[in-house]
Amino acid sequence: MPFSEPGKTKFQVDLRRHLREQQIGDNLVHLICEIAEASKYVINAVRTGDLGVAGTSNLYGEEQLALDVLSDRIMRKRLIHSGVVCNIASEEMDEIFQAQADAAGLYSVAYDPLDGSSLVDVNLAVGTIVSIYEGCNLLQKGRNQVAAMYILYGPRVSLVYSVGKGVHEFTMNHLMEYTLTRENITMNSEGNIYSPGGLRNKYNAGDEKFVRYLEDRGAKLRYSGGFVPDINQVLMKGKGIFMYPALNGSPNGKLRILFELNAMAYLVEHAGGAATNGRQPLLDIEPVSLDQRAPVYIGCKNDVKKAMEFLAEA
Ligand code: AFP
Repeated sequence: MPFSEPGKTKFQVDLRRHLREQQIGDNLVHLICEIAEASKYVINAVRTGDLGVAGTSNLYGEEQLALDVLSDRIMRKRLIHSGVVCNIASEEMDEIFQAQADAAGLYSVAYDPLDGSSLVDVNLAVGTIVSIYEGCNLLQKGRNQVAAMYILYGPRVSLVYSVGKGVHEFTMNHLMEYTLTRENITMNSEGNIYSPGGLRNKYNAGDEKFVRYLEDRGAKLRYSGGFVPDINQVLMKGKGIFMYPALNGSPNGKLRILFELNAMAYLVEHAGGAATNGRQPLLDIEPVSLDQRAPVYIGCKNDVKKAMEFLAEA
């Protein structure tokens, strides 16, 4: 019997209680709750923090905003003090940070502390993306994740997580507590939303044909430029596809395997969807570097399959 369905919550199920119901071990419950706590400080930074530049750049050579650096510091400090983290990798850090040496009972975390941060100054939704692995190795297939989650800072603040036993959404209430709002989220086999990232004039023929197929089918374009809200829309409506393909000049697209794609691919697959790089499931890619990128087609199974067919034909 599910705890709750939207609008029919008999009682408020908080995040810690729901996690305990998953029987995943106290350390992982503690770690996910610590990340949820950190998000409350990130929210405050997003709402009131400095929107200027930090005067530094990340491992991609991208200029960091003060918010990027502040959000990263909030997340890293919380992870270090959790006492259950071995290694940490952040989109905003140049290399892996070792919190503790021994791996026994510990986890490693890869995260993007504030994805889409350049959207904050125009008041669009942004988010934190987190992947959690057992032990100390962070360069492993996304399929090995033991948990994935994101926090979406939009008109409402929501937290979506999976530990491989369904995908569940929590929404922050007036007391800044995360309470269950959707349980065991599942996606349709195909949908009517498409979220096409990147410059269309740099698309290859297969992607161009796929987008035209979607438009001819009457699909609605929904693209904010923020990976977290754009994925959240496809996931929560359960119908659609997000894509950021290989572009002329950028054969691996833009999005990062460790910090963005693995977590979203894990969540979407556990909600009955699919996520590929156009040729293979994203979760089966063995990353060889922290900054590795990949093209991405993620959402309803049949829509992702159709994209692959157009790519194969071209
Ligand atoms: P920033 O984190 O640099 O703002 O980039 C956001 C992002 O990585 C991801 O959130 C979006 O899906 C994607 O970039 C949007 O990229 P385009 O601006 O090229 O469409």
